[in-house]
Amino acid sequence: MQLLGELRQAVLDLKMDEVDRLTRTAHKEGASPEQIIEEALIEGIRKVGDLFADGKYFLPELLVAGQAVQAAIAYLEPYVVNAEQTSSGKFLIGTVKGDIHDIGKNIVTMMLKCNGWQVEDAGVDVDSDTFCRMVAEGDYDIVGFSALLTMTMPALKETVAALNEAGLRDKTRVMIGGAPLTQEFADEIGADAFGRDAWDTVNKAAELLDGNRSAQPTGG
Ligand code: B12
Repeated sequence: MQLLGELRQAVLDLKMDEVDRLTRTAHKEGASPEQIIEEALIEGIRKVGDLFADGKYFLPELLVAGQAVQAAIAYLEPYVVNAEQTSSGKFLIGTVKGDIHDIGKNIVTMMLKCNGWQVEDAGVDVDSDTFCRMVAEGDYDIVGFSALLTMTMPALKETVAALNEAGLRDKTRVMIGGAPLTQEFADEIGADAFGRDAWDTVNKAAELLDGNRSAQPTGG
């Protein structure tokens, strides 16, 4: 759909009003919210990141693009179709200490909710003590950590280590996600799974939940 290309370009050109208008038009003309998010908004904002890396855009441009994309996602959220097959798992999600990126985390949250998960959002810049306390007090099947900066990848490792030290690691499964992360990094720090994007996360979370439940004794 040509409109999606135009929307991607509007994000890249930081035209907030155009992002809003084209998001509504693309949706009215039949593009699904998932398609608009994945093919236009995420692609557009990643290109903004590339221009930032090339020294052509600066922090204010990242902020404007982030706001435009967040507003578009907020508009689309009510239209994301709830899946028929729903899980009844509990998921705790947050962005690690030192990191305030939350657009990806919020998309993951939205998609998990649409697939029947109860999601608790711990927010951004969350330290390992807070995660440990929430895991200790809650009853989460999975805890998910987001990190977008190479600089905050060590915070992921520290948070998983803190869960171990607090004797909480067996209480929950751990997923990680964010642009600089990989499955290899997940293996290295002892996480159970890496979610490449929101859709991959929903699938892997369901697999982890199935594994959990089949491993638990039945009855009693
Ligand atoms: C928008 C943006 C910002 C906004 C964030 C607004 C917000 N509310 O989030 C603002 C302006 C605040 C910002 C600030 C900074 N940013 Co910034 N930012 C970006 C940008 C352009 C887009 C991020 C984004 O939303 N991507 C789209 C989402 C949908 O993708 P995603 O987050 O990867 O999420 C998907 C998956 O990763 C996965 N996922 C995400 N989280 C989780 C969690 C779990 C549990 C799971 C399973 C999966 C999962 O699913 C998501 C959906 O598909 C990126 C560029 C990029 N390529 O990502 C740079 C980028 C991440 N920023 C960068 C930098 C350097 C900074 C600053 C340090 C700049 C500065 N000089 O101050 C600060 C750091 C602030 C801080 N302490 O956190 C660099 C990081 C480089 C690096 N490798 O470390 C990038 C890559 C830009 C670049 N190319 O240089 N930024």
